[in-house]
Amino acid sequence: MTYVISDIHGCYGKYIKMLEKICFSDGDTLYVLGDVIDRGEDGIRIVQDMTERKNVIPILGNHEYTALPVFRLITKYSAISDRAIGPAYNAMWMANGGEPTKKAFLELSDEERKKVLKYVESFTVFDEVTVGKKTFHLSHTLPYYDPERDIHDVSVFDFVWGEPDYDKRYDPEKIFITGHTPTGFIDPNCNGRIWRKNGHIAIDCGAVFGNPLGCICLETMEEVYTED
Ligand SMILES: [Mn+2]
Repeated sequence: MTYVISDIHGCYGKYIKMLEKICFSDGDTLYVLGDVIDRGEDGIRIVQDMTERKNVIPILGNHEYTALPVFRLITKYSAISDRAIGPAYNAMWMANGGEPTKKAFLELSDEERKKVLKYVESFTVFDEVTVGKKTFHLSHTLPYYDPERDIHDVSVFDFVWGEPDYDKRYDPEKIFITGHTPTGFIDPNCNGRIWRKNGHIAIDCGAVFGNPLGCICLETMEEVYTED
């Protein structure tokens, strides 16, 4: 089976609970649509777990995008001052919940840092997967709707920081699955649940804000949650 989750944000317990709930095995594939790290405590621990699983496919979120330059600096120089990161950059990352990630990364050995850095650098910006007759476009988020724009011709920045237009159908041939925006912000009636409309499935249920972690199975379109 093919599963998709997003925005784990350091919630290691929910991540493991989900893997158990879907009975995740070697024959399955799990796409993780970014924002594994930050806000919650155990983002680095989840990334380290993901590196050991060949059938987990990571996609880049804005939180990894923000952390990567700092991971590179720390890996290169073994330590880092807030001044070296740049005060504004560091303040922006910390305001976005970067503290536990930075702390955990600094506590890693040189070897572990290299491994995590190499893995996070490998995160793809978007992926497409065909299951049965349906083609799914998987990315952390999407740029604002523009009928003139080819969805494959957008910047990395748009795929990690974009604000999708949930009222628009982007491409009738495809189903778009994204995270990034907790579904309660798209529709308050959908808080803590997966949102589907206009050929778009939004799966960030806001796990780090006390909601369940949500997962969708692409073969069955069944939704699974860590809590009911
Ligand atoms: Mn995000």
